[in-house]
Amino acid sequence: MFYRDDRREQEEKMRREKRLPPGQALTNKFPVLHYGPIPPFNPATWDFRIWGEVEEERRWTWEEFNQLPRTRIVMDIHCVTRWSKFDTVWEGVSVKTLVEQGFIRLKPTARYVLQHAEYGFTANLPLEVVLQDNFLLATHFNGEPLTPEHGYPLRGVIGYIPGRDDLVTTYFWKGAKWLRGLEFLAQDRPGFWEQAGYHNNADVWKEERYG
Ligand SMILES: Nc1nc2c(c(=O)[nH]1)N[C@H]1C(S)=C(S)[C@@H](COP(=O)(O)O)O[C@H]1N2
Ligand SMILES: [Mo]
Repeated sequence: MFYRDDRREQEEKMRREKRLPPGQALTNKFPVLHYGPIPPFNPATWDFRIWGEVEEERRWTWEEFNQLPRTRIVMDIHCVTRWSKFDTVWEGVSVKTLVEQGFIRLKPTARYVLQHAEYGFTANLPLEVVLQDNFLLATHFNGEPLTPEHGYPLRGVIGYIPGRDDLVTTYFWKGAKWLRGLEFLAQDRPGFWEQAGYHNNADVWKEERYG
């Protein structure tokens, strides 16, 4: 047997393909990062709410949420703690699709979105980023339901779709695990990590880590 450092080889390949953002390293693991405990999930009481700068507020039960149109995306995810994970597969609900198909009716004043998760955790993004093809309300990772530590039953996710340099790609903290709702806002409001000093824009290619 010849010894091969697969990780380093894969990382070099990603660097050559211009898929490794500055200051990042490839991992084949899936680290778990969050503040506070993992919340329990009760499908009988769980709901997902849409409010703020919308024509009508929405509330979907877990059963109703699972009937919304579904989307699958493959993307590279980049954590501010410097790990990157490539070709990750996510399935769930696209906010863009919900808006296009009239499930969410935005007011013209809507310009920002605050993801609200269990225990008051929040993450903010501009509306135009939330409506991109690389932002998803995800229920599944690599073909399986999310695990509890990665946000089961629902989380926001954002990453880099290879070749889609027209889209803004942010660090992974801009996806809230254990997501319970979206608040549409006329003015930006910093989320949990943004209040703690993380960069508001968080563009991985510009290395916008801390504010
Ligand atoms: N609800 C909640 N979501 C969260 C966080 C958190 O503390 N609470 N941390 C964020 C951070 S800092 C990161 S890097 C990613 C990590 O996701 P992972 O544990 O699936 O790797 O989740 C993000 N979503
Ligand atoms: Mo993070």
